[in-house]
Amino acid sequence: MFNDHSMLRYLTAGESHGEAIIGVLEGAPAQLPLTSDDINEHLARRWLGYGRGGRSKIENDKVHIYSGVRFGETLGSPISFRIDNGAYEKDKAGWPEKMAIEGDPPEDMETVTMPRPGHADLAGKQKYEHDDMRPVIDRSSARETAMRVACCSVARRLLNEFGIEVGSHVVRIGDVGFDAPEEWADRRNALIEKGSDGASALYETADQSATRMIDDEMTERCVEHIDQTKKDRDSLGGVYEVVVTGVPPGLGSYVHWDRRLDGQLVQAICSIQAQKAAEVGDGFRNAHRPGSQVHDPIEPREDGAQAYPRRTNHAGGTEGGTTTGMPLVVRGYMKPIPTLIKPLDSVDTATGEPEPTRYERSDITSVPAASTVAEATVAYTVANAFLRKYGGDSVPAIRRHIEADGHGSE
Ligand code: EPS
Repeated sequence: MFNDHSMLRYLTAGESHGEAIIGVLEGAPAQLPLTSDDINEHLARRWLGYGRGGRSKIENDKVHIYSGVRFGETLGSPISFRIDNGAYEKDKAGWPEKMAIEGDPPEDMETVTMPRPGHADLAGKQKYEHDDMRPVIDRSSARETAMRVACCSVARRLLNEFGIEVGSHVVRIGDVGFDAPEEWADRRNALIEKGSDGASALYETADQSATRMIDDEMTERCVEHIDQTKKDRDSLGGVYEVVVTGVPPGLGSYVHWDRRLDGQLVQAICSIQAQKAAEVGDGFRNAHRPGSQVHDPIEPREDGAQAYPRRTNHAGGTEGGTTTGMPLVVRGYMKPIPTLIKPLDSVDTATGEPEPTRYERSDITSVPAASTVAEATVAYTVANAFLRKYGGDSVPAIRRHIEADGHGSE
C-alpha cells in the first residue's frame, strides 16, 4: 500500500530458531551518516524490560551490515543486514538439525500439533497446510522485530539528521498503570520540551526504569505485578506511548485516504505482533467528550515560526491526516503474550482430541520491548511522510528541498 519506490521500504526474512534474521532496506538517501552502533543501540534497548524470559539471556543482538554503506555513510543503494540468532547454537534443542535448510527431519523430531489460543499457530497451520506448526511458531515470533528495529533505525537516523526525534514510555502493564493521559502528560511534556533533546530525552529517561516507565513508584508496583503474574503462571499486556518531536507541519495528507498519517500510524503500531489497538492523541477518550474539550485552540505564531502553537494537543499532532507541528503522540495496546506457563484449553490437531497447551519458554510480559519496536515502526512511517514532502536522492538534496520550501504550509 505504501510501497512508493521513491521512499523507504524494507523486507525481513528469517525464523526465530533459524541461523539468522535478514533484512533489506531500500530507498535510504545517500550521504546519511550511519554506523552499526546507530542500530545496535536500539537493538539493545529492545531487550530492556522486566519480565522477559530465558531467551533474553541467550541473545546479544548485533547487526552486521553487508551493503549500501561505505566509510560510515549510506550510498543510496539497498542496505542489507544480518542478525544472528544466538538460540540456534546455544539452545540444547538441536535447532541446526530441526531447522535445517536441506535434508530430512531428524527421525526423533517431535512435530508441534497443539496450537496455543491467541497465537498464530492454528491460523498459520490452516493457511499454509502445515502438519507441524513449527514453521508458523518460528516466523510469527516477535523475534522478527529485531530486524524491523534494524531497518527502521535507518529511518530514525534520517529523521534525527533533520531534528526529528522519536521516543516512548510505558504507561500500563496489566492492572498497574495510569488511566488518563492527564496523569502523565505534564511529566512527559517537561521531558520533551524545547531545549532538551525532544522525544529522545523521553526514551532515555524511560530506559532507566525496569518497566520503561517515567514514574518510579509505578515502576515498583509493576515489577511486583509481574512477579505475582509469574507465580500465577500467567502473562500480561499493556499500553505504551510513542512521541515524535520536531515534526514540521504538512506531513501526511487529507487528500489521499492511504496517505493520511494518522491511519498510517495506527497501522505502524498494529503491524507489530500482539498489538491490537492504537490511538492517535487522546483518540479513545475524545470519543467521550464534547468538542469544546477536545479540539486544540490555535494560537498566534511567533515571528519566523513554522507551526501555529496549540494550547493543548488532544489531537496528538495531526489534523486532517496531516501533521500540525505539535508532537505526534500515538499509543499502542498490547494483548497478553499467548504462551502461558499455565495450560489453556486447546485441541491436538493430529488427533482432534481436546488437550491442554504445553509450556516451553516465554516472557511474562514484553510491553517494554514492544514500546521500543513501536518507536521503530513509527519512525519508519514518519520518515516516509517526510520523504514524500521533502525527499531526494541524497541528504544534501533533501536539505535543498527544505530550504526551497521556506516555511511551507503558509
Ligand atoms: C517469542 C517467544 C520467545 C521470545 C521471543 C518471541 O522466544 P523463545 O520461544 O525462543 O523462548 O523470547 O522473542 C525474541 C526472541 C526476541 O528477540 O524478541 C514469540 O513467540 O513471539
